[in-house]
Amino acid sequence: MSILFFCQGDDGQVLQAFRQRLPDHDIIDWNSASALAAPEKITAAIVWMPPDDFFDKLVALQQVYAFSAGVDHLLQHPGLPEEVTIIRLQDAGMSQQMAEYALYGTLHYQRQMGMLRKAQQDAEWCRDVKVRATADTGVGVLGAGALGLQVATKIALNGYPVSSWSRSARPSPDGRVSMFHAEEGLSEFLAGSQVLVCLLPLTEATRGILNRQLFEQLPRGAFLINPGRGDHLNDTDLLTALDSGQLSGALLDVFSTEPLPATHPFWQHPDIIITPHVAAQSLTEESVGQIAANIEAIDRGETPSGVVSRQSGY
Ligand code: NDP
Ligand code: OXD
Repeated sequence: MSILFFCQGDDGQVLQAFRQRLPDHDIIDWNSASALAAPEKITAAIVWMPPDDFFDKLVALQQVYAFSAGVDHLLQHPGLPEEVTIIRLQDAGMSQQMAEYALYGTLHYQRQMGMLRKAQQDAEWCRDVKVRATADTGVGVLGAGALGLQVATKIALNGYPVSSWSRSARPSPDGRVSMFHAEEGLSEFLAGSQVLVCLLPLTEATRGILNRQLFEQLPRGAFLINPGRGDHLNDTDLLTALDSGQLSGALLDVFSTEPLPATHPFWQHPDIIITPHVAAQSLTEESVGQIAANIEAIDRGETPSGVVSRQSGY
């Protein structure tokens, strides 16, 4: 039984870590000349952004391990076999990074760093800063999963009133986070979110959710943080909301097309901060350890954790 490996951007370090962690498994590098010498022996694959022909010859494939938390790239892959089990990363060291990212954006909004930065560019000593108390700066986190719930909790520990929104009802961790769910909970959740963080998976239900109708339900001048996926956002609606003042700014990590094309209006917009899909990166040790533990669980006939529901898309 062999495992085929392809993680876009890996310089060999992740592949090597898998080989060290799983010495009894044959881990094949997709980029090697003999990768598909015996495709009938390949029962599992570890992937991030596999090429279009990746699955074509894998007739015995049973599991695909995503080297990522999100699996939208995989579910949209044209060659993904229907019957294989997809297993994703859960947190694996990403929630701490994501909480730092969201806190950075929250502070940017609360301490009006965008306005101060513009004043600096004009050498203007601008002391016209309105105090926004932490207790009056509501942060709303869309998604209460492995990342969203940790992000909400960590931001709440800094004194912000934090709300979270998910598909199904969930208990509040430590009672610190106000929980909302489903369509009926969305308006009230949004009304209290001066800062909105999107940590939803990209599914048919969430595609384009960050749109004009949603922005209009936020308090005027709200700030958007999107480390979810680029296709959650309607780019034109964001630009319109910034022009009208309904939103005061945005911190964006993910885009419909990545890398973001040089001609995209987001690059030059004074109220948009862009980061290149680095809000939370897969940490080698944690991610390899989690996937290896799942591979070993399957070897023992146990159920792995992080199995994706094809029906819900996450
Ligand atoms: P999870 O699957 O653990 O959590 C998803 C959450 O979203 C759940 O709370 C779920 O609700 C909720 N949700 C899903 N669909 C809906 C819906 N239609 N309406 C309301 N809530 C919904 O995901 P993770 O927390 O692990 O990751 C979230 C996303 O973060 C990833 O899919 C990926 O896109 C992004 N990401 C980005 C990174 C970056 O660097 N920019 C790094 C890592 C992840 P319920 O609890 O009811 O199931
Ligand atoms: C992920 C990502 O989903 O890096 O893990 O975006």
